[in-house]
Amino acid sequence: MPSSNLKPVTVYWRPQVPNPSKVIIILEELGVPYQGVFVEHGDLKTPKFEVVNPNGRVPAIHDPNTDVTLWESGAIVTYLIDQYDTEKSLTYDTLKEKYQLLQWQHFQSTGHGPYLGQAAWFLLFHHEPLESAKVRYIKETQRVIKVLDTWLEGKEFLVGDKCTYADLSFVTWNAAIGFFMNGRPKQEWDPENQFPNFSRWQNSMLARPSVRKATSLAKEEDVHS
Ligand SMILES: N[C@@H](CCC(=O)N[C@@H](CS)C(=O)NCC(=O)O)C(=O)O
Repeated sequence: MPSSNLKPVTVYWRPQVPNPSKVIIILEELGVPYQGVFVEHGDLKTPKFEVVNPNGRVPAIHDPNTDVTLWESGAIVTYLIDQYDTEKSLTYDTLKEKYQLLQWQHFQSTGHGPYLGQAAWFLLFHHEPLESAKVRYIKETQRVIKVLDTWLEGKEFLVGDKCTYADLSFVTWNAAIGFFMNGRPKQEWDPENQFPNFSRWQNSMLARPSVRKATSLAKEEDVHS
């Protein structure tokens, strides 16, 4: 457990978007104090915010306890686990499990989130309806969810016998799928029937207080632990 003398970690964030929520879930789980700095969409790609994150996206953090500033949600989660999960409540330090966690975290950051992000883009935001792009990213979404579903057959968690940072890294992006697939035919997204292991696992993540809090925060709220 982190010391009660810690200063709050600053989290640059926007509400109801997957990557910042990923970081808030880990802060909540570990009991690390934090305070949110809401970044207006129009401020993301401006010098004011690019001094924090030159990539102009959220999340980013500044930890006044260590003077570390970081961006990229996966790197931030790794930092928080290394620095504050002293009891290894969300991780393992045994060789095999440690690197399996890293593998799933990298899969989430590079092979899961970006595909779902492109699906959301072409289904919801692109300026012209491009059915071939929609179909490609829906298929990729189904494919990566199938990878998870197959792996989770007979297992409660991705690695070992407890919920880890790797499991928690997926939950907010997975929660977005129903939103961007809304209106598509049921045969394209029917997770309870098509991906039962995935659905059970995702529902167990959604029930955790940390996840409920991180996904319900709104702009107006004073974001802190
Ligand atoms: N790979 C980055 C992605 C960050 C990202 O795309 N953040 C979104 C919110 S979930 C964002 O800031 N979007 C605003 C934009 O693209 O301008 C990470 O994992 O932190």
